[in-house]
Formats: sequence, C-alpha cells, structure tokens
Amino acid sequence: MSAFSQDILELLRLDYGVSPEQASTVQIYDAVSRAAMAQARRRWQTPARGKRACYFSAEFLMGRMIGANLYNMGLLKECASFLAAHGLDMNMFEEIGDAALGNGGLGRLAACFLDSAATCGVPLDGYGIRYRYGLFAQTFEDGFQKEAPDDWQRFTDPWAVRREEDAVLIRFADQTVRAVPYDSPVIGCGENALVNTLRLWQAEAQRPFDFDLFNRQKYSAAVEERDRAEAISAVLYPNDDTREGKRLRLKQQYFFSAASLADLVKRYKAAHGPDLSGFAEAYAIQLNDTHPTISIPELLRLLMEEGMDFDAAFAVVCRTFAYTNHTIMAEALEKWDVNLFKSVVPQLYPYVELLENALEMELALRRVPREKKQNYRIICRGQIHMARMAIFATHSTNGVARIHTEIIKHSALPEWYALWPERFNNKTNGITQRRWLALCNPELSGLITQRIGDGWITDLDQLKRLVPYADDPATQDAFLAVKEEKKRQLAQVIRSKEGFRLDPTFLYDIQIKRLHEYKRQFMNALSILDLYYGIKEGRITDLQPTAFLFGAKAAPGYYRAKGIIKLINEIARLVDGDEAVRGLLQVVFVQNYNVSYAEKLIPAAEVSEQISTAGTEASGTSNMKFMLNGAVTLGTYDGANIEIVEAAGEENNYIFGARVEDIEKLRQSYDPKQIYQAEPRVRRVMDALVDGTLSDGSTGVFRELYDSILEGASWHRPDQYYLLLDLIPYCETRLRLNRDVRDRRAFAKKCLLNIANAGQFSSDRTIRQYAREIWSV
Ligand code: CRA
Repeated sequence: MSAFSQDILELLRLDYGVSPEQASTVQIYDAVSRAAMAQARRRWQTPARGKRACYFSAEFLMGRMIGANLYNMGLLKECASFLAAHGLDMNMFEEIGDAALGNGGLGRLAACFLDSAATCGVPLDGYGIRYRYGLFAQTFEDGFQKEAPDDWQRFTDPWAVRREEDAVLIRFADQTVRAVPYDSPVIGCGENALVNTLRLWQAEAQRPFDFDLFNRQKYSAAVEERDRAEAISAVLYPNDDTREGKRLRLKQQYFFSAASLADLVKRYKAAHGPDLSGFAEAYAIQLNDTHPTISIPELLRLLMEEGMDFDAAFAVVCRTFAYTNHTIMAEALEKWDVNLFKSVVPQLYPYVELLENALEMELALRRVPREKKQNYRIICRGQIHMARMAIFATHSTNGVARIHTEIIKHSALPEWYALWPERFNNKTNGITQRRWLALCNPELSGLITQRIGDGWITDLDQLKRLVPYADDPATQDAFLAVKEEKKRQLAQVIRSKEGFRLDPTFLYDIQIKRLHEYKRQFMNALSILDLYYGIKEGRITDLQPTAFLFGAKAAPGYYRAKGIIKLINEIARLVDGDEAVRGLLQVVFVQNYNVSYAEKLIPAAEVSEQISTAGTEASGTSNMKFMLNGAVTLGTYDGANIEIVEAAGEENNYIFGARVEDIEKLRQSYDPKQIYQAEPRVRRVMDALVDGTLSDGSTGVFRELYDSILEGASWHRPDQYYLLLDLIPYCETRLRLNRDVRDRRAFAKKCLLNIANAGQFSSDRTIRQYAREIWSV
C-alpha cells in the first residue's frame, strides 16, 4: 500500500476512530484531503530569494478543491483506487460544498490565475478574506429565489492551515482587530509546477471574552468585542458589477489590504533589513478591481512612517502596484464618501490628500485646463474615486478583453489615457484547462489525448493539432458520442437535484452566469416565448427539440433580477404544462448554480448563450469554458466573444445583433415602443407579461419588467440594454442554428474547430502575460 493510502487509513483511525467502510463522507473527505496536504507540505516553502507577485482580491471563487488538488498532484487515480477497494467512489465528494468566496467571473478568474501561476512556475500568492459565509445558497419557492447562508466550513477546511504566528493587528477608528491568516497551498500541475500560497485573513477580537463583564452577569456585553470583530469577515457581499457603499464593506477592504501589506513589509524587512526603498523589486501587487485599492494610501503610510519622503514613497507605490479594471458599468465604479472614509480609517485620509495634491501638481505640469480637471480629481464633490486613485498611483491599468480595453481607453476613461497612454494595456482573461476540461470532462479529454497526446494539459495551444480531425468522420462521431454521454449525465444530475426530467436527446442550450439586466437573460426568456408561440401558431414546424437551461443567482436586493428568475420559472411551467410543445421544448432553471454545477453543465452544452448588450460585458469567461468543451457560441459582438469567433471562425459560431458602434449611433433616438408597435411577434411576447398569460404571484414584478422596457424609470431610459432592438435577430439566428444542427457531422465539425482554437484562452497564457509585461517576475 502507498504512503498516501496508509495516511488516509491512519487519519481515519486516529482522528475519527473509524474504518473507511464506517466513515461518513465528510470524514473521508477530511482524511483524504489531509493525507494529500501532508505530501503537498513537503514542497510548500516560500523561497527566500527572487521577486514575488501578489494577487490582492476580495474574492477567490475556488469551488471544490479536492478534485483539482488531487489531479494536479497526480493522486487522483490512486485516490479512486483506494476508495474502490473500500466499495466507495470519487462521486461521493459531490456532497462536499464549494468554497464560494466570490460572486462570479472576477472571483473565479482569481482562482484560475492561481492554478495557472503555480503550474507555469510563476511565484504568485493570493491574498484575500476568509469569509465565514460564502455566497448565499439559493432555492426556489414557487419560482421565487430564496436565500440561505452558506456555511461552507461545516465540511471542515482541511486545505487550510491557521498561522497564528503571522497574525497582525488592524486599526480602525472604532476598533482594533486581529487578522489571522489561513494558508492554503496552491499546487501546480506538471513539470514546472510550484506550490504557491493562498492566504486568507480572518477577523478576530484581541480579547474575545471579557471576564469582568461576565462576572457582572453582562453576558452579551462580555462577547460584544468578539462579535464586532468577527463581523468584519463574516459575509461576502453578494454583488458583482455593482458597488456597495457600506461601512462594513470599506472595513473589509481595509482589513485585508492592511493585513496583507503588513505581512509583506514584515517579510521584506526580515530578508532585506529596515530600508524599504527596494520594496518594489521584491513584490509586485496586482489589484483585482478597485476593491483592494485602499492598499495604495496604506502602503504610502507605511513607507512614510518609516521615514521616507513623499516622492520616494510614491515612486515605490507606483512601481509596486498594478490595477485591473473589470467593468465600465457606472454602478460598479467604487467611490467612498469622504466622511464615511474618515470615520472608518482616519489615519489614511491625510495620505489620500497627499495623493490628490500630487495629482494636482502633475495636472498643472501637463497644463490640463481647469475645466477638465474635474475628470481627474481623486477627491471630488465629497467622494473619493477609487478607480482614479488606482490609475494615478500604479504603473499599469489593464482591461480584461480587447474590446474592453479599447472602451476604457477611448470612451470610459479617455482623459486618463490621453495623459498616461503607456500605462494602459490589455490582458484578455483565460480559464484553467485543468479544471475546465481535464477534470470536468474526462470523456472529451480522453478523446483529445487519444488523437494528439496529453501535452495540452499544460500547453493548451497544442489543441491546434486537432484541426485536421475536424473533418474526420470518425472523430466527429466520437465527439458526438461524448457529448451525448455528458448530456445523459447532466440529465441525471438535474433529475436528482431539481426533480426535473430533462430529455437527453434534445439540443442543450445553456445560459449560466450571474443574473443581471445587461446580460439579458430576460431577452433569452422572450425569445423562448417567441419560439413557443411560433410553434403554437404553426409558424415554426420543424424545430429540433431544444432544452433551454438557466443557472444564475440574483443579488438579494436586486428586485428586477429576482423578477427575471420568477419569469423564467413561469415560462418553464407554461411550456411544461402545454401538450402542444411537448417533445419540442423544455425549460429549466437550476437552483444554486455554482462552480460545481458549472462543471456538470458546461460539458453537456451544445449552445453557449453569450448575449450581453454590446459594450457591457467586459470579457466573460464562461464563453471560453463552453468553447473548450465544444459548444458553439450564440452571442453578440461583446467582450471576449469577439476574440473567440476571431479564433474559431465566425462561420463556426452564431453572432447577431447591434455592435458597439451601432448602439452609439442609435443611443439618442432609440425608441423601443416603435419596435413594439411595428413587430407583432415582439408585442405578443411582451404582452404575455401583463395579459394574464404568466403569473407573478400578484407581486407586480412582471409589470415592472414590462415597464422597464417600454417606459423606463426615473434612473434610466426605456430598454436601456436594447433587448427589443436585438430580439428578432436573436430569434432568427437561433432558428438558423437550430436548422444547422440537423446535419450532425457538420455541427460536430464546428464544435471541434472551436475546441481546436481554444488554446489562447488558457489562463496559462494570461498569467504569463501578466508575469512578463506587468510584474517582471
Ligand atoms: N462580473 C465582468 O463583468 C469578467 C469578469 C472577470 C466581471 C466579466 O465580464 O469576465 O469580471 N466584472 O474579469 C466585475 O466583477 C466588478 O466587476 C464580473 O465578474
């Protein structure tokens, strides 16, 4: 028996007093993970020399860690045979919840980057918050979203080690708390692999319990300090692409930024002595969106309190930090009220003023006219603009897809680009092929490896060698067989999780991502209604039976997003209850969509829905995961879709709708009512919201959705995301796709060409670009 298997047995016996046959799933999970940890720890030491990069992020959406870690360590097969020997199998870990310490794309990107850096030999450590509760768990009651806390630690946390000795104190105006780090090894895959570190900080009280107060029978006062401290890392704010101007949110941001910087300064001094002037040569820090931007005044403070003058300290700050922008949505650009900021971290405000003064001098030097200065001010009308601070005090600002970076430069922040063009650069997002192909789709992985070898696992460009196989009928058939198998498996999962019988012979058309108006799940819903009426009216006669699948969480306070969930659930009910479309249409909205669910859905998809309004989705990353698993993209010219179809061929994908330039031209004159009046199909599906066809349980939310399109609201114009503009082209493109799939082999060829051209969307490529072009590591 191997050392690994022996360790598992021993841990089960000593810690739980059970044999594998007697153990619970959580006990097996804990023992297997810790046995693997014991091996990882041998290779897990931070080298004393060499520059390191640090990824500061409020979110790390790691998902389930056991599979990826065992895979990268080469222990997956051994684990499977150990379990088999005891009558168990790897599927048992499906019960273990995800580590969902992130909302969506931004947090998952951070997780993919960690995997890629460790695999590519890039020394990159993650720094963030160890939230007590991750992203809420979602269920549906009568089609409405209900939220429950996500107590992810109930499955134990065997992949983390508490490092008491590295705890630091973090000072706020009204409290001082301890930040205690929990470290996880980030285990790379293959020959160049490193074991890097993910360090997540937990907030705790200095004095968790006041004995005096307790003795005076003041029981809740006795633990008040503890509760107030722990509140800081208690929950992940459940928003993405929106900002939350809350005091606690600012506390979270300062908490992990200050703790991480204190940590780095301590390490730097231990290695290089007290003079911090070489800090930027030892550490490169990437700010994942503006959430950790408060690090800028904090590092300035630390350096100046050590005696450095402003100019020297500012130079170190600029060379250390780089900033990634993930959205141009106005509601997501963070600003902090000056008074709120001062009431939380008063010690930092003077340093924000120093930054503002330095900016003022720079603008004067560059002769920026007075009336234009408003666009630059960090402190402006009683607010602190974090994105402006992040551009001004770093050496690099990057967007996350080509179009997104161009929009930043030329329409979102043109005045900044005019002054500092050399700072702006693009780093198109990527995904790790270890999790998003090797692990989640062993069947397709096997087929690919059988054709071109397994080099793609650490060098995704090798997929190019599949191009000749796209025309090979045997490969096409093998691909179709794999797809069928993944659909069958998904149908089984959905049967058990949702109690819904999905037909595995249907075409699977999937939209999974956070629920947001700009992502236009609502337009997808309207298009399904159009299909439904088209069939019933006899306009559509030869549809390839299609199942429309959705997965999405809505931010709990986002009223319309929750209305859209209810709407799609009502359409599902309508379709399901109608004999006339039985055998042709199915609609299902899965509950609690998360990373693990994505790993089941994506391999089974034939159509990838990427239908955001042009110019709104910075990049998207699920588009890349679908492509890699051989789905065609049905999408708009937006985000990374553009680069995807450029790589895989427009003829192998389905692009429709207005482009950024079209929308810019149209903006002033756009009138959705005109489309509504002129186009009976549009009228038909819109009216279904308010004519009694669909019921919103008397909440009025369907009327609100209807009005958001046709009337607008005090804060926006009617149909601000141009649903009606794109609806008919969308429906028609969908029908064209639907006709194309009837030629199974021709369709398989398109899918294979998508896979073959997915190489550039590996996060290995992205991370190498960051390492070379931004961090110099
Ligand atoms: N919501 C963008 O909207 C992008 C990811 C990662 C997002 C996505 O298009 O793929 O970031 N933006 O770059 C964001 O979170 C705060 O902004 C996202 O995940």
